Amino acid sequence: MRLSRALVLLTFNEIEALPKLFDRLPLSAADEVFAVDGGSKDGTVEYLESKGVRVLGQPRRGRGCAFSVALDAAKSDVLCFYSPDGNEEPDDVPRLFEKLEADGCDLVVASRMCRGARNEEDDQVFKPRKWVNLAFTFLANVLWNRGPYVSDTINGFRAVRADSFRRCDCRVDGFVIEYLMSIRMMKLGLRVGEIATQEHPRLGGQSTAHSWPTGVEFTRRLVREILIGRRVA
Ligand SMILES: Nc1nc2c(ncn2[C@@H]2O[C@H](COP(=O)(O)OP(=O)(O)OP(=O)(O)O)[C@@H](O)[C@H]2O)c(=O)[nH]1
Ligand SMILES: [Mg+2]
Repeated sequence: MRLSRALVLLTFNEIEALPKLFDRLPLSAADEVFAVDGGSKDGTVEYLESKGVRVLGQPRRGRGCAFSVALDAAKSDVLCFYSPDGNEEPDDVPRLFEKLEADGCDLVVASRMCRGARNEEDDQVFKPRKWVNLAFTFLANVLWNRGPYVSDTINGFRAVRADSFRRCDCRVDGFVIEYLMSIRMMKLGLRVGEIATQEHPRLGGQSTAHSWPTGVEFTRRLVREILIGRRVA
């Protein structure tokens, strides 16, 4: 039987980018579509509602908190998280759902690092964000992965089975949510797949993922995950 699918849009002040790509979103690829918003003040919520998209608020700021809200609210078997700021290729949404189902994966990540993929920094000589991402990803693989190498443990563009995500027990509010989910999937020996994706530049608005605080949050979490060993909570 086909798994039911939820497309979850994650927004925080994305009114500049969102209207530029909304019509390209493959809404018909999902049985359920809703947004989780971090408290936008720029008309993002009103825009989504004018398009008929249900918008959920969150008790606290942060992407991790938004993931929890989505997991509690979704009625579907699989959730695909999509951030409408321009970075993510809308056509990859159905590919993520299809890969998860065809290969019986618990999680499928849209990888910016594997063969055939493109990272935002790939045309620069100096690629600090990519290199730091690759280092965190390498450590997760070496420490916990018993399956095929996962080339991008951090990208938020991903599809996950709701019950597998629940088993991971990821209770964090911030940007580290995706890395933690990937680590916990590895710890539990769940099946992680990838598709190659092309990362595009932002279409407007501003990133809130500042490098230093995010790096510190990742390092702390990595140390904590090492200290708790193979446990997930
Ligand atoms: N629901 C929700 N979404 C958020 C929150 N913070 C950020 N987002 C969204 O998450 C996505 C990724 O955040 P960005 O700030 O773009 O981070 P980034 O993609 O690493 O940075 P760029 O490469 O500059 O785009 C965007 O769609 C944001 O609107 C939040 O607290 N709640
Ligand atoms: Mg972004």
